[in-house]
Amino acid sequence: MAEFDMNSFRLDGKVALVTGASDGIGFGMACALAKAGAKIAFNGRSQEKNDAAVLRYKENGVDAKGYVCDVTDEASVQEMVRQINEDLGVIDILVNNAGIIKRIPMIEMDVEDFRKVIDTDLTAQFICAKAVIPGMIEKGHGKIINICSMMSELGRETVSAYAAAKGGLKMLTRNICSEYGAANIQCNGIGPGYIATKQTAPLRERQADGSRHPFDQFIVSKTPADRWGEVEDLMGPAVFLASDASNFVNGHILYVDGGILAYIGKQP
Ligand code: NAP
Ligand code: GCO
Repeated sequence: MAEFDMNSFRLDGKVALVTGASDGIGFGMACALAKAGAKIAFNGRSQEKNDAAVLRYKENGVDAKGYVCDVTDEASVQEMVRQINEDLGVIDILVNNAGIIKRIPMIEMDVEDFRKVIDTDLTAQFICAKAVIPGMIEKGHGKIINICSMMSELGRETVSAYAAAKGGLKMLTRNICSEYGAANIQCNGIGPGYIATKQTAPLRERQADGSRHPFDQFIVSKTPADRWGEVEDLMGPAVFLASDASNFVNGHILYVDGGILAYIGKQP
């Protein structure tokens, strides 16, 4: 039997685009890909936030290149991908991370808000994948990682649009795998559990009396690991799915949730 090569986890010489990575989960995953050897491109919607992020990357020993681009705008994404191919080389790894949430009870939600979430959390992932796949086919390999959610599997009050988008993203992941697996492109998802970032900050806010937010207590009680996830928890999974170590893993959603999906919940 051939010996296992630990270097199959390395990403030396690979070019990675991580969308929405000026902060949060994207920033953490991009740092991890860089530590494994990849050249990093990231985007966000504001030049100011990108500039601040480039400095934070530097502080973390990462030389990342930022692009101003709204992932819902196909022409802008096509132009960004063309520019990255020119600046850093043809993209090997796409992490579709950019996303938004709107927590509004469904019957109070304007259709424009619903569409905005679907546009950002589902259509944009199609736009970005469509922009990089031709280069990957030409290169003979590619890795696409879609950042899914607990809401790819579960619903809850107020997140109808987000759950619809993240459920759709799970199926887009399987479809990209089905359509381009033969071109040696692996498309997988990461489904983070509840991770402490600015997206979930309102769910962790202290109450006026200093006590913990009821949702904070609820989610920890639903998590066998007994804590919120941290950005760092997603680093290893991202490197694995971006690397040759996962070359026969395709169309899979890797839930990184401290066990939430395995657990029926505490008896009251
Ligand atoms: P975050 O801190 O709010 O980061 C989201 C990033 O997406 C921001 O940097 C934002 O950048 C960018 N973005 C939003 N819309 C964009 C657009 N149209 N074009 C370009 N960039 C855009 O949230 P996060 O918690 O790190 O979440 C990252 C991803 O993980 C999201 O897809 C989210 O749904 C998913 N997720 C999060 C959790 C969690 O518990 N936190 C759990 C499961 C899944 P700018 O504002 O600078 O443009
Ligand atoms: C919410 C949360 C979630 C998480 C995450 C879970 O309001 O329930 O924001 O949707 O952010 O996606 O995996």
